[in-house]
Amino acid sequence: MRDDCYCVIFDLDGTLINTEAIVDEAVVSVVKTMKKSVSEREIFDAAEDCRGQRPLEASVELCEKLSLHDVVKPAELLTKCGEKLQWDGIDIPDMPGAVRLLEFLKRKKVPMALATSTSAKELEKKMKSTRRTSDDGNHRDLLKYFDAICCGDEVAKGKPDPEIFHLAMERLGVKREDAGRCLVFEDTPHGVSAAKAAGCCCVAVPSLRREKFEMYKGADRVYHSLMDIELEDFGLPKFEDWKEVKTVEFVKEDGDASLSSQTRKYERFLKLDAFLELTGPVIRGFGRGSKMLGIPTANLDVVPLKQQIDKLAPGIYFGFAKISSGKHKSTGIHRTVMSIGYNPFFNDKRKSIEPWLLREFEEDFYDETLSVLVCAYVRAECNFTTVENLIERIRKDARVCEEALDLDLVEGLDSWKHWFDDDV
Ligand code: ADP
Ligand code: RBF
Ligand code: MG
Repeated sequence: MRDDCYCVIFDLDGTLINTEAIVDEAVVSVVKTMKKSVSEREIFDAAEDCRGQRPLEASVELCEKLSLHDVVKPAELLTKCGEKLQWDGIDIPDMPGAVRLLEFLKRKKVPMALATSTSAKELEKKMKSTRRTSDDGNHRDLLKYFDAICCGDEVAKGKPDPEIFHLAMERLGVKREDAGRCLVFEDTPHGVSAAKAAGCCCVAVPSLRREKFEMYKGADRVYHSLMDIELEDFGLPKFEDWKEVKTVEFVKEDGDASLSSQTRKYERFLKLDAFLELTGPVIRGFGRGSKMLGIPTANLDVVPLKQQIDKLAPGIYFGFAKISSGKHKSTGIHRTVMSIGYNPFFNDKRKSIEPWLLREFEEDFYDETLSVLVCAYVRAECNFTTVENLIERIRKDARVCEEALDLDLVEGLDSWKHWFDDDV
């Protein structure tokens, strides 16, 4: 049993804010013009591997990986990417669950530090000159949560060196021998290496693709998203916002090694702070739902909904759906469970949005407009050893939805009265 943690250190990019995709895109567009022989895929792949380090070190590694030395020097590549990357005016999204986690730890008076590879100047740009606003329209400042802030240009060596975590501990007033009682949140293998080299306890929420999860084996625990963190497993206060569904018994999945799952009795869900409306025509999916699982899912196209679904961690959700154009228009409001993600059991390469409306329809409703109101999170997507287990689990998600709504456990539906009243 590890010692209880009493303070927390966060990485920023890819852990609390979603800058990775923006950076990768800039890198790809710059490198593509320099060296025609490398494919976009190779550049993305290499850019991913370089994440978590300070900009120049990342640039050095990228040049090595893609053999760019004949066309550009690392410092020059960095400048070119910097020119492309104008943080000014970009709306950088939070990682799903980041604000909930920070708010909770702040309320529980847990000391927190930021340990970012970004320079102080760049940090200021990312934080201040972006139009980062919360859903209620107010400007949000992530830095207000931290008792100490450590930047990449304040240390001699960047991650994977432990120096920045030593500095963060020092600023939090934590002695070196207490390093194991600091919980670090990281999204990259480089960051995990740094945290472990500092002697800290480290949780990874990977920003790399699933094929690369092997690279996180140094972490004490790997979670799919910040929504899934079980703080009590690390001796920190336990989240109070999960609600149990006392008619649906909890059964541990194969391979679930968490401490908290040993004491859980019931399934549960987490009401979202902001419900999310996803609307679009029903498209053809992978053609497996009804045929293979007996569970039809009315897929929505992710491309036009990308910005909205990036606000959600991949996972299983429930809420409501209505069909607002076509033959099935005005068939009412239907309770709905859905998966948003990559369906690990099928190892899909593309993300999909798959709502299963919890009622029978005599006919298909492809091309009709479906509007889904996502209200609550149930769990991360998982893999299963058999298709029967997958089916059983999905049916259980449906019971969680039914019970939560039967017992009126989801608060805040009144403020969406317009959605329920319109068009049905
Ligand atoms: P696909 O792979 O094309 O999505 P599915 O086997 O998942 O195919 O079937 C989905 C289709 O079935 C939906 O697009 C919809 O037209 C129809 N359908 C019928 N009943 C339902 C239901 N209860 N929930 C969702 N879709 C349903
Ligand atoms: N697929 C997975 O691979 N893992 C899951 O944990 C999972 N959970 C699901 C939960 C719900 C409520 C629904 C509707 C689907 C889920 N699926 C999951 C997706 C399922 O694999 C998908 O709908 C079919 O593959 C059809 O494309
Ligand atoms: Mg489907």
